[in-house]
Amino acid sequence: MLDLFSEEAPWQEPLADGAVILRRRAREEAPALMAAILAVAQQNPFYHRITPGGHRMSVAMTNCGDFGWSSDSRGYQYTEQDRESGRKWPPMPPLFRQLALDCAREAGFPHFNPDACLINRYEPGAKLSLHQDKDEKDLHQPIVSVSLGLPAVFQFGGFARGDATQRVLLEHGDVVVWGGPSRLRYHGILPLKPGDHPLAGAFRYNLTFRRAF
Ligand code: MD3
Ligand code: FE
Repeated sequence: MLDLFSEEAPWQEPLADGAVILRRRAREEAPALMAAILAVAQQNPFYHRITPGGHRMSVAMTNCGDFGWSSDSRGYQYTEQDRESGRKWPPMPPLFRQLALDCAREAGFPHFNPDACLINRYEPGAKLSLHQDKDEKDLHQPIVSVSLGLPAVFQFGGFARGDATQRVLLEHGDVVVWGGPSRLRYHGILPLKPGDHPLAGAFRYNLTFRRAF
């Protein structure tokens, strides 16, 4: 039934309970976001983490904010310093924080207060296998994700690794907010197809805003 009094804007696509895509939401900000990503990477360069199992991740990562996500033989952890360089993470740019807060509020999470922003960089072939994000202390806070550059096929499943998955194309400027019961869904990114994006060149970037502690 067409609901004339729905509070959802037409560009908001509910994905699952607690999860919503804000299509193209970050398009206007994208050039400034890209510039800020490159500035962060000048201080703390992207590199490929090693999983606790000893595999080199195909996604390259850096972080900004009070805490950054890291992975090495000791496991997954949020740390105040980049373990590679020993340097603190650059502060979260005000533009990043504002966008994350605005999107979370639009999706129904007015109290979101991120202290970490993981920045993923995908090159052609790079992928992220199905996983859950559960290294954060307070799983009641959502995760806000912002996709920039080349498109990618996002996979999201259920609460067990073997559950059926759905596929969603995430494109430049798309924002997804994951909260409530969706916070612990399995998700991943299929291998990136090669391409050339006017702003991001041969890469896809993804920002994920989190409350780590
Ligand atoms: C669903 N990043 O960094 S963003 C990650 O595109 C991660 O780089 C992917 O998964 C990327 O951990 C996917 C969409 C996303 C992010 C966090 C989620 C979906 C999520 C947390 C819970 C459920
Ligand atoms: Fe994830």
